Amino acid sequence: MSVLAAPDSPATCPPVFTPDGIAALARRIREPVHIVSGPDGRELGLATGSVTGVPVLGTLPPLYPEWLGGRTFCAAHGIRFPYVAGEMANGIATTRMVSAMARAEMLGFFGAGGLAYADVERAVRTLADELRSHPNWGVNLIHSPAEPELEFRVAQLLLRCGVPRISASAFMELTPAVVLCSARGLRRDPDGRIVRRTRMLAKVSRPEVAERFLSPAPAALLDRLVREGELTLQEAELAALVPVAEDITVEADSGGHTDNRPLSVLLPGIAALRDTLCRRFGYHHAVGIGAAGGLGTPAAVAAAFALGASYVVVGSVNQTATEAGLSDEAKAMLCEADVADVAMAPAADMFELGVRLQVLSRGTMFAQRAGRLHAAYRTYGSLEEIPAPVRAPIERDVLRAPFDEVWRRTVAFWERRDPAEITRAESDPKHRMALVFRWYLGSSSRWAITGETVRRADYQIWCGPAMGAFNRWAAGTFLAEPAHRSVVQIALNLLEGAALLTRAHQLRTYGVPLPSGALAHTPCALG
Ligand code: FMN
Repeated sequence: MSVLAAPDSPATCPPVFTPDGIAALARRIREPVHIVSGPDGRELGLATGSVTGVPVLGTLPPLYPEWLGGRTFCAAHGIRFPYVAGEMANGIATTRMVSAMARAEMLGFFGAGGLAYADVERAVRTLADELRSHPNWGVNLIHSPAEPELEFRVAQLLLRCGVPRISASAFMELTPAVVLCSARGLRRDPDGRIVRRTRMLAKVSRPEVAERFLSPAPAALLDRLVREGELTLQEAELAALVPVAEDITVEADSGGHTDNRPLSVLLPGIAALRDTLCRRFGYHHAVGIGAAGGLGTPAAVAAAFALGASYVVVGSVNQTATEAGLSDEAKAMLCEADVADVAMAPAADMFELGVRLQVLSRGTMFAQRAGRLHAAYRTYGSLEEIPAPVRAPIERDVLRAPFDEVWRRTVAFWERRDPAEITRAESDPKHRMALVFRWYLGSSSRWAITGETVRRADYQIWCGPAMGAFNRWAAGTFLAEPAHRSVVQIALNLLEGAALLTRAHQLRTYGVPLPSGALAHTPCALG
């Protein structure tokens, strides 16, 4: 116990013991605060500056939103805040969003998934041009099991354009593309330390996948890339000494593709695995663990950091940001969502495998309609086999066109994207059925992006429960106004709120009687 004030204390505030006084001082998180006991030695209060007359039990140092996560993560990425705007497919995470994040000293990833190569190339070149002097931006490299060549070409593009950060996602196994991105440019600095040109964050939701990214790349893949002239021998040798990814984003129940697992279950397990593997392989660099999924309120963000996250990743909520590439109508629908207004629905990219993703269910019938298509796909061998009583409502209510017409549109699409799909469908009726049904799934995302009002009830909008939680928090505040809701204001407010709640938690562990809700943060203009 000490009665001395901390030397760096700001203006003195005499000890306070009332709930209001404690709350007011506790909110000053950027200053040190003393926990003091009252004259009778029983009640606890707070004070700042030079304290006289009452014992100081302890002093909490200043607390900044910048410090909530891993300092090594921020240093490694040249950022101030341990906060990432996650990639959102089909360019919903726009170049504008990524630029805004980079300029605000955070990290953002362009949503390259689902886009044609030419669109990805255009976006990457725009970003490379705009953010030439920034190391803190990146692009998603998404696993495309049906289009491995596209995956590899995108990887080569990202490396060619010098994209400084790559977020690798949807990988169950490592592929040549992901290993190439991890290993290309590895070298030793003059002190002998291994340095990377490109830094990869791997998004995972299972420990076995995390293990692949936390281990050095498999020799067979490295050898192959060397033989093909994609890697030098030296790059391959160095790749055998470092993990494939130096940051692992653990994704819990999120919008889009998700295993719907709780963060509190996944993150500590994968963090422990990280520790084991770092010891086993003797890595010299720290590997960061990030948290994604379900982060839409300050409490969720504070909890993610308390679980040990070095950084947090936000997705669903950013779809309502001014910079998001989504129609105003779809954004308005998201703003109406509550926490339970989400559902699992078939995914377009892995429709045949029965993979599902999380979408908004309020105001759109997409989940039910796509579910009907998948049920028909599972039950019948071809479009022709579907009996009239099943076929008629699908054509009338879901596709709003006869199967033949949709097939014509499907052919037009695949002729541009990958004609081999049409050849396959012509000899495989079940595949033809899949392509016709996938036309609906692909179009429904596009309708939501462009704002095809007549198709409002079919909008496919990926969304997790974080959106509803955010809406409850933001209701009636500065962030409720669409024009105020920039991706940076969302981030700064979530972090500010998380810092306040972290202070509340610190004080609670001391036994300070902080009134409930005293450190709640009401969104406002920050920065
Ligand atoms: N993650 C990817 O790795 N690749 C994607 O293409 C991708 N697209 C997404 C599209 C939307 C509309 C949403 C909401 C999420 C998407 N995600 C994608 C996941 C986000 O990057 C992020 O990890 C996730 O949304 C975080 O969880 P939350 O939705 O609960 O905030």
